[in-house]
Amino acid sequence: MDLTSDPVGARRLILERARAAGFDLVGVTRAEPLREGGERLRRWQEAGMAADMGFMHRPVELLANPKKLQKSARSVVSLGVSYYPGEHPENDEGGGRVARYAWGRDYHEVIKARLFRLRENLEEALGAKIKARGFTDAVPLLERSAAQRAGLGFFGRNSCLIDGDIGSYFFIADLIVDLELEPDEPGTGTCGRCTRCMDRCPTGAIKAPGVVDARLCISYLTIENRGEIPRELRGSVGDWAFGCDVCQEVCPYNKTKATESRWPEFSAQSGAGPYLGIEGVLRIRTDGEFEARFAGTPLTRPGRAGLLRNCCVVAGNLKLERAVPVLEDCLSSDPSSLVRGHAAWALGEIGVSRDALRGAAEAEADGWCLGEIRHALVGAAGDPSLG
Ligand code: B12
Ligand code: SF4
Ligand code: SF4
Repeated sequence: MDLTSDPVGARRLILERARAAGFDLVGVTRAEPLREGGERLRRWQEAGMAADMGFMHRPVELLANPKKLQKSARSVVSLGVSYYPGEHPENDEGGGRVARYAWGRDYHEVIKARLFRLRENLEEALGAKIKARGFTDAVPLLERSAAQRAGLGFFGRNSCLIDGDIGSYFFIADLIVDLELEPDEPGTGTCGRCTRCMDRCPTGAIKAPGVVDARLCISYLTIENRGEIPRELRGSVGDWAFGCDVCQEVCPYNKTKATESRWPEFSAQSGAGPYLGIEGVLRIRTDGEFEARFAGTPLTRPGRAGLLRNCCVVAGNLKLERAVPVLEDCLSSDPSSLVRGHAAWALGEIGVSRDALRGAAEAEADGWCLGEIRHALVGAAGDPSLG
């Protein structure tokens, strides 16, 4: 059967096959510019809220137009897949908390493989070659805006796309196709009078409904940020070692609707799981060891120095005395000044290791790191001679 010139039949087929491929949500929108999303993006960029994420500084005309990704595009098929792996157990062991989306395998790879198979399956069913590009996350397109227009959900005040039936713990993926498909109605729903996410965000990053200032967001600070976690924000990071889920955890939609992902690749057992052992991570000294431990999971994103930086901050916040020997090792011999500086901060927070800090101050050549060591010494016991 030739459905390539039957927008209604082709849409029905795609919905059916996408669900059979394991996607929880499917919808279609025309490959037209995302005007409202683009306008919001422009204001967000102008306010500096994109921080130093180079990929988010690209022109609005590119990020808000699916045709820029594929000239012949006529429709965008938005797909949603729940990654919800369950709730964090209590952090009794003093671990580094990992956001739920990152407990399992790297979703980019997992979803890409399924999209590829879905596309093959569609071509077979349609009996024709189609031009289709599949993406998730690593794509210059406002995926939430496209998905909202394709009917996958509504924008929560935390800026996440929320589906009335499964909440917001889902990834968005896209299949951009050159087929004419009957579009869905945009997603609807409302937060009502709830403002929990805005009230509970640990760093006050949600500046207005749907507007997240990445410079303050723990997810940015612990994943995309390549530099220091600003000192004044470190305390608010709490025990988050990778990402943050607070604005989703408090959301009533997730409390009542979140159901565990059907994809085994997103389960805690298949990857890093809900917590990182702080000392184990702080012992990793080379990129090779780091890859061996985290390859194939989302945790490679901040790089070795970034993840160790985060674990230092968690150790300081939890006042993790058993991590003191390994923090001292980081301070004296980690090759990255980012790690040495955050290790100094953690030791200062725990209020120990004055000798190690003094020794490090004498040997340290990096100016920023030296500032951290001095601050730790002053913070630890108010030694003004070193401040
Ligand atoms: C950059 C980025 C980040 C940045 C900035 C986040 C942000 N809110 O802007 C950081 C690193 C902080 C981040 C964090 C997270 N991210 Co992120 N991120 C992205 C990325 C690459 C671009 C987002 C973007 O365009 N931001 C710019 C701002 C202006 O857009 P926006 O926040 O998405 O908001 C849009 C809509 O919500 C809409 N909107 C918002 N409110 C309202 C209200 C009205 C009335 C209207 C009309 C429109 C509207 O307008 C905006 C423009 O389209 C997307 C993937 C992609 N290519 O889209 C993933 C993406 C948004 N991230 C995702 C995830 C899972 C997360 C985290 C949950 C990870 C974690 N646990 O740590 C957190 C959530 C934090 C949060 N509250 O947003 C998912 C979200 C899925 C979903 N159900 O919403 C995405 C879609 C990736 C994917 N393919 O699955 N992320
Ligand atoms: S992810 Fe965390 S820090 Fe970022 S906006 Fe949500 S609650 Fe705030
Ligand atoms: S916590 Fe409340 S305000 Fe925030 S996204 Fe959920 S329903 Fe909306």
